[in-house]
Amino acid sequence: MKLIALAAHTPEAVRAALAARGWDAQPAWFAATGLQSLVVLLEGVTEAEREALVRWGIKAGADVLTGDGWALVGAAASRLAPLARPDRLPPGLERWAGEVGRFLAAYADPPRRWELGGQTVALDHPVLMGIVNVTPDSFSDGGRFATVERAIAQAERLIAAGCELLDVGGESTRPGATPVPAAEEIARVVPVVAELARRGLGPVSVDTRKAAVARPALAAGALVVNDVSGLSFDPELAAVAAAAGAGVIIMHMRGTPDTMDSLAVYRHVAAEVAGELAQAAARAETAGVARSRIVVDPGFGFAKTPEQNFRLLDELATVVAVGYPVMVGPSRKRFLGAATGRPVEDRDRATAVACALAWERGARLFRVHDAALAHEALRVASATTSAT
Ligand code: PMM
Repeated sequence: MKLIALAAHTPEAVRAALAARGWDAQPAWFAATGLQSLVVLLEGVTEAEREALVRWGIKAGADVLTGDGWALVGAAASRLAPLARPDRLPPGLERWAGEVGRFLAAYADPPRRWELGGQTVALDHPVLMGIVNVTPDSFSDGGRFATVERAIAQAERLIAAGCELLDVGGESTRPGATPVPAAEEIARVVPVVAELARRGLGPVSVDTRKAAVARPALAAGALVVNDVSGLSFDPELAAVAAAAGAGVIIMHMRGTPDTMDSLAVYRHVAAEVAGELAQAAARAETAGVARSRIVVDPGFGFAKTPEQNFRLLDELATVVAVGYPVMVGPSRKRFLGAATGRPVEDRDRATAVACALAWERGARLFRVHDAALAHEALRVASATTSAT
């Protein structure tokens, strides 16, 4: 007799156990994902729905914890599936079928590519986006690449170190940074974007909150708009990105760089960030941005305390479950300094660790200042988690 405890944090161990016992790859994967234990928190549950869930849980062998207006359901994915099927739905839970169905579909079939302009970025491996800041006051590399030549040289270094995308930004978004007029931002960003595009370096993303900046940057060859305000700063930005067929990175923050620190108030940071990102992505789709062009980013350091950033990193799977590819940008940020005691210029090791943890929880894109260490860490992380 022998009992072997399988690793349960992903379906991999079950898949491998079945494959080793002669199962074909596809049924083994299907069975393993069905057996995977999932936990969902339902908010806005009525009294009648709570009772229906408890009754269903007893029959289905699911754990149900409930309180005023909420229910927490833990079960294997295959047991949750009937909640999404109108023909097998327990009475009284009809309202939830759509939500559960969307969640299970994203769990079973996460996005595998990101479309930008006419190009496609495969997400079957970690994708690094190198930062090319053309700001005189960015918190970590301010002023160093403030000319086109220096920006190009930095871009070449980033690509040589493993970056597949380049993010060009002309406005610092650190807490309390002075806003930059659109004309100044354009003068900083557009010549760099144009030169990168001319040399075939990229795809290039433009890090801006403003339609007036995105328009000329996209015309100059950028294929992505990276908006730290999650399309909330400029109501025209989503339509500009949609018209260009650009990729869009929707980052989570609250308020503006001036006010965000006072808005870092959450009851459950990962759940709230995921909910606010889902709303922002839905607004982008309503404005015409195709779902396949959207990436979401939890916005480490934006309207979050160090403790909240770490909680969010640990619970990143909640953001991944929203159903869009996830980018993270922990690079050199203050919360990494809080954990390591290292100054901003010595946080690339901490950044690499944060990236590896984020990959393991489902992030696929990584915005970094220095690619070498993150690239190496992500190689190890992805070799550990990728299916055979
Ligand atoms: N962080 C900064 C700027 N832009 N964009 C995304 N998508 N995610 C981030 O975390 C992010 C960002 C601030 O860092 P920087 O001043 O070093 O660029």
